[in-house]
Order: sequence, then structure tokens, then C-alpha cells
Amino acid sequence: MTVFLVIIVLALLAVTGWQISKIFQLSKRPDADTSQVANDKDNHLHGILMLAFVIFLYVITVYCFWEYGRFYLPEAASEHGGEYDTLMFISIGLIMFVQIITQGLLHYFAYKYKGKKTQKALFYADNDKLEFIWTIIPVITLAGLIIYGLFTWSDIMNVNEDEDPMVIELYAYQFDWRARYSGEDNTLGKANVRFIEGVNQLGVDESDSYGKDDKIVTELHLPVGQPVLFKFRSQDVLHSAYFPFFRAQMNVVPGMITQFGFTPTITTEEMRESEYMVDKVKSVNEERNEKNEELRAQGEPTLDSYEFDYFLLCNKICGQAHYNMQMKIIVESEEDFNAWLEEQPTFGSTMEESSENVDRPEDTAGVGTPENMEGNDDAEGENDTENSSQEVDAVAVVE
Ligand SMILES: [Cu+2]
Repeated sequence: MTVFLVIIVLALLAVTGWQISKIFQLSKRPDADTSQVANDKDNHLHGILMLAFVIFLYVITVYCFWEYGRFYLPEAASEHGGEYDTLMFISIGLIMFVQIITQGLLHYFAYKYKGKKTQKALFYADNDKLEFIWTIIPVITLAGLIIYGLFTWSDIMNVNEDEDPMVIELYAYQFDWRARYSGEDNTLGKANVRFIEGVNQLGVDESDSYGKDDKIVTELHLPVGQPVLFKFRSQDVLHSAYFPFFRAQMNVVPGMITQFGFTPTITTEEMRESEYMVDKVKSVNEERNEKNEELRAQGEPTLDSYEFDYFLLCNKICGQAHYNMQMKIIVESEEDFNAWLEEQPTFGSTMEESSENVDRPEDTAGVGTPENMEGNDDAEGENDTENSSQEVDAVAVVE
């Protein structure tokens, strides 16, 4: 109904505008120039506007770089990240350079050669030499860029198996992440969404001996300087694993395993101490303090002060709580990493424990269903029902 009313109002407004324009037409002096053909005055105005537009474009470009340049990510925290950034800056630099010259010339010529009553346009059919030049230059430049891009791409995407990367599974579901370390054998146990039941949240195949020593965790720890190979799996819909600080992103597709490998080079602690991050954290906390004063005045709870951590985000709009789908990443020394991993329970021990507890249903009821997992508080509403019905389906298949 509202839409209908809005349409009627818009239509009436359009009619009003049209009528007013007719009144203006009628109220013109009889000796005014009513010709539809542009005269010198019109051409001059349009020439000036063309020039003004390109100046406006340049001013706004410079302003955006100046004002929003601080939103660039800091130095890449992975080995391949530098290559990636160089490729991007070369591409952007080249595009900016060519665009500033060509756009500027286009608008300047529109101004300089604007129509005049006394001037006649020159008929100039073609010039082979000119056409050859403006074809060959882009061909060579683009070929160079594309070949350079392809080499960089294959460098980044091809995992070097000789380096013996540590295999970690990243498991996505609406709306959180889990990481599964492959344990001593560095081999992940088989898994399938059909095996999801009770504490077996990731559907690891209990009959596969490779899975016994796997470790499932809610926080991703990585040892600095060690190559890691991620295998991605999704429980429900398309997700995308996005590691902005490591310049990595990979789609997480239900029904298939995708992969991406990288080597983290900067620990969380080092990144926190970097000049970029110290400034960033300071400015975030200044904003929070301002906000806190408001909140205090209203008697509401205040915000905690911010501390930097690497994070993994979901970069595909996968449902209601997509915005909240993230996982903390901690890059640390190898000793710290090993000490942390040592403390995590293996999949085998978790399953044994749960079968011991099976006589006490109040302990196991609901454990491990996605909607009961911590950090998933926002995943309320219809998507939850989707999740649980999926779980029921999966259980039904197993039975
Ligand atoms: Cu997602």
C-alpha cells in the first residue's frame, strides 16, 4: 500500500514539474533565442563544465588518498604478502598514471576545441601510424602486467609440498569457525557432514585412525615462520575464509575441500608493537573513550579498551550473523605454539570422554550443536532452525 502511495505521489510530482516547465516556456520574452541548436554561449558553458568536472575528479581523488589512506592494511604478515602488495601497487600506480593523463586530455580537448560559429571541424578519416601506436602500447603493457600477475598467482597458489607444511583444517558453519590440527601424523582424519553427532561437531570419521590425534579448537594458533597448509570445509552454505593481514582468501564450499597455504612472518606481539598498530590502537581507544563518556552519562555499560589481534573473517554474505563470523588468530614462537597445542585434547580423547558420559544425558544433551557453541550468541532466528534441522538430517542418515 505504501509503495502504491509513493508511486502516485512521484507521478503527481512529475506532472507538476512538467507543467511548471511549460509555464516557464510561455513566460519567456518573445525576442529570446528559442532555437534548439547550441550557440556559442552554450558551447562555451559546456566547455567550462567539462574542464571543471575533471578538476573536481582530481581534487576528490587526492582528497580520498589523503583522508582514507590510513585505512590501508599494515605490512603483510605472510611470506607471499609482499609479492601480492607489489603486484597491487604496480597495477594501481599504472592505472592512476594513465587515467590522470588520458582523462585530463579528454576534458581539456573538449574545452579547447569547443564549437564556434566561425570554426569548421576538420574531416580526418584515419591515420594508420597513430592507430598502430595506440594499439601496440596497451598490448605490450597489458601483456606485461598479465604475465607478471600469472607468475605471482602461481607463486602464491601453488603449495610447495617439499617444505612439509603443517596441515590445518578450517571448518566453517553458520556462523563460526573451527580449526582442526592434524596431529603428530600431519594427516587429517576423513570427515563428512553425515558423521556430525553429539560432540563430534565437525563430522570426523571415528573409524579413520588418522583422525584420532586430530585436535579441534576455537582459536587458530600459528607458529611464526612455518609453512601452513589450510584445508577448508563448509557445513552448510558458501563461506569465504579471509585473512586480511596475511593477504589470503579462499572460498569455503560445501561438498568439496579447497586449500590455501602461507607462511606467517610477523608474530601477534611484533604486530602490536609496530608503529602502524600502535597508532591505530591509540586512535580506536580514543574513540572508545569518547563513546564511553556518553555511555557512562546514560548509565550503560562501557566498552573495553581495544587490543590488536589477527583475525579470520567470513567474506561471503552467508546469512543473518555473517558479520559476526570470525576467529581469533595468534601467531607466536614455535615453543609457545607447541606448549599451547600440547594442552589441547585430541579428537580420540574427546570421543572417549563423551561415551563415558553417555549415561548422564543432562551432561551431553545439546553439547556441540552449533547453536550451543560459545561465541555464537548472535546466531539466532531462522538460520538456527536451519542448522538444527540439518543436524537432525545428518544424524538420521548415520542411524
Ligand atoms: Cu560465512
